[in-house]
Formats: sequence, structure tokens, C-alpha cells
Amino acid sequence: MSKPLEGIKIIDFTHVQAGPACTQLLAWFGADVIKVERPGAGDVTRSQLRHVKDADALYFTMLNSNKRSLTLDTKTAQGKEVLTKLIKESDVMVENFGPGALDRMGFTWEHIQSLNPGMILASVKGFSEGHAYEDLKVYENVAQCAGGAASTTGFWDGPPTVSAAALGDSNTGMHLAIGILTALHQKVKTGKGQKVAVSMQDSVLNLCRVKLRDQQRLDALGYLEEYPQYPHGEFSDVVPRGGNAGGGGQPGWVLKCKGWETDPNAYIYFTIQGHAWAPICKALGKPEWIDDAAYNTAEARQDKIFDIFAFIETWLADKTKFEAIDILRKFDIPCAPVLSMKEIANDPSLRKSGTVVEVDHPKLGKYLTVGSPIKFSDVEVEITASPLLGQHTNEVLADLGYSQEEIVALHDAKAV
Ligand code: CAO
Repeated sequence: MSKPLEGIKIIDFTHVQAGPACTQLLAWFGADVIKVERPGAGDVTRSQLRHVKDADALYFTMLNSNKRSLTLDTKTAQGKEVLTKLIKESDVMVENFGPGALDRMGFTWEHIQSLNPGMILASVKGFSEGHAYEDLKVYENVAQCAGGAASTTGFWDGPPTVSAAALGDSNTGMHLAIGILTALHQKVKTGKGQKVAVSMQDSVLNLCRVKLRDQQRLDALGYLEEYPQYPHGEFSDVVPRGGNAGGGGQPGWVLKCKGWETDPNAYIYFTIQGHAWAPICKALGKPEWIDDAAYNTAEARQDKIFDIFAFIETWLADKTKFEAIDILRKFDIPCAPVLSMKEIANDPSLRKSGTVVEVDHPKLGKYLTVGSPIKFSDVEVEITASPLLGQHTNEVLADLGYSQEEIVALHDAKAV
């Protein structure tokens, strides 16, 4: 069965995480993604946090599956010539260099367009064009701080906190992938390419939009009813950090289960969904709360929500997180165990769905990676190993029409 993006050729001028996450996704769905890397060095993540000597690090292999690797020094005249040929034959070029690097290489948007008017140039930068910080180089946590995630994450008595989720990197890559697919769709109608730009700050903020919602509510009311600070604590004029509070209309919290004293993840997340109040009371063995006016509305529960959570913890004290969920699921209560990475790695459901996949790598051996979180009824996503540095250089050059002698000359000149 052919893959949906088969026939789309992508120059993958990306490195570290934000760009590679985007192009990996497109490669899974069938695009021919040619990762362009500096000869001898390659993407810096190939050697970052290695756990097997001389083998590509997991940081690289988990973000670059299903791609081909072409080594190319684009600062040499011969390298520029190869890149020029590649641009003429490709549909998309994705890059996440520091600001201005592509221009300095001689490949401005105007030049790329003159070479191939159908080209879609997709870029990730830390900040958007024209932003006061547009010249800054940016990594994950920098973006989380600039995008509003850090100031609103963590506990009220602690400092701003970054999330382990790659809100700045992979999330930006996912936004870029949507942008690329949109531009490809538009090209079908217009025949023209275009520039697609996504900033890490904007992508983080897009995921923090409920916090901007909260700022406006706070400005208007002076308090936020769903935050732990209400009604007993104090609010300032900025959205506070809310710990593990539910961000929407339903109160929730991380609650201790049996074994929490020694297991750092013996917890569940428990949500008190308004219309599930009666089932919650039944599950907890508190039927008298169902019709008690002191408990049976969200408003009535508000000032004792932490007493209710404390009661639920006494109920959980003799149950493991999995036993608790097995009881609570029968009552239709939105909840889940807090899963450790070890539990996720071994979870049979995640293996079965292809979300956690084992891949064979020629140097690293078998390793686990995260497969496609997007499931299709008519597309099978197969995850293959990431390429070795320059594994496909000769093949890509031959595809571009270079003869064997010319390929040897490019190697001799250290252009590839
Ligand atoms: N051949 C020749 N030169 C190459 C090359 C190649 N194949 N690939 C890259 N280079 C050059 C670039 O042209 C650039 O040269 P100049 O700065 O001399 O013009 C140089 O390598 C450095 O590129 P860089 O600025 O992208 O790399 P860095 O390690 O200094 O910065 C990063 C890394 C991520 C901070 C920066 O790329 C950046 O801010 N990117 C945009 C935001 C982003 O995507 N961040 C997410 C990273 S994931 O956490």
C-alpha cells in the first residue's frame, strides 16, 4: 500500500529536536526525508548523551527514524551546488538553524524561490520574525519560559517550573508539520510554494491559552475559583502556579495511593467531574454526600475540596494505583494512574497500539521509541531505524545525476 506522502521530497536541514520531530512525522507518513548534515559531525544529538560507545545516541535515533542521511558542507562551493540541485528537485525544505544562518549560507528565501517557485520553506525559530527577541537562539526551556508555561507551572511556593514535555521543541515541530501540510494542500490549488514559519514561543503559548484566559478572568474578578488559592488563599495580579489543580471546570488533584512512601509514582489523578458526583460518592462509600446540600454542588464543595481529596486519600491508602483505577473505572470517574517511564516502556497496551515500538539499529542494537500517536484506518505507519551519518550520500547524489567520478571528487573535496 502506498503511503500518503509518497512522492514528496523533503530537504531536512534540521537538528536537535524541534525540526527533526517535524520531519520524522512526515517521513513516517511516506515523505522522502533527506537529512542534510555536516560531514564528519552530523546533528549534534548523534553524540549527545550516548550510552553505547561510538553508536548514535538515543536522542538522535528517536527523532530521526525513517529518514535518509546526506552529508554536505553547504559552506563550500561544491556543497552549495549540490544543495542547489536538491532544491530544484524537492517540494519542501525544513530548517531550524539559528536566526540568519540560512541567509548567511547564501540561501535566502528569494534565492530559494528563484530556484524553485514551488518550494515550501518551513522554519522554526525561537521567536517570530520582527519580535524584539528575534535574534536569540533558543532551546526548549527558554521557550517554555518565554511562552508562559514556566510561570504557570509548579507550586505557588516554588519557582517557575518547566515541564518534562517538549512543549518548546516537539510541540513546535508538530505545529510546523501542520503548516507544511497546509502549504502543500494550498500548492495543489495555486501551484506556488510559500514560506511557513513557526516560533517556539508562539507554539508554547498556543498550548497555554487557558492561562491567558485565566489572566483576563483574574483581571476582571480578582480571583480564580478553580485554583487551590481559592477561597482560602491570596491572589496577586498575575495567574499563579496552581500545582496539580485541574485546568478546566473540574477540580482534580494528584492523590497518594498505597506505597507512596517508597514509590515516587504511587499516585493517581482524580477528577471530580460535576455530573459524576453521585458515582464518586458511591465509589468512595459515602452515599450520604449525594444529596447533602453541603456537598452536592460544585459551589458547595469548593471551600472543602482539599478535605474531600484528603478523604479520598484515606480511601486509597490500602489500594495500589492500579487497584484504585480498576474500582473507579466502574463508576465512570475520569482518573488514571501516574505512570513511570519504566511502566510506560513495558505497557502492553502501548506496545500493541504501536505507540511504543522496538526498533533494530545496526550499531545501537534494539531500542524503544515512540511511534506515531496518530492512528489511521487506512495508513500503516512502520518505524524504521534512523540513518547512520552519510548512509545515503552516494545514493542521493546519484539520484541527482552525479556520476561515480563526480561523487568521488565531491568526497575528495570534503564537500560531502
Ligand atoms: N554545512 C555547513 N555549515 C552548516 C551546516 C552544513 N551542513 N549545517 C549547519 N551549518 C552551520 C550554519 O550555517 C551556522 O553557521 P553560521 O552561524 O556560521 O552562519 C552554524 O552551522 C551554526 O548553526 P546554528 O546557529 O543553527 O547552531 P548552534 O548550535 O549555534 O545553535 C540552536 C543551535 C538550536 C540554538 C539554533 O540552531 C537555534 O536557535 N535554532 C532555532 C530554534 C530551534 O530550533 N531551537 C530548538 C532546538 S531543539 O532544543
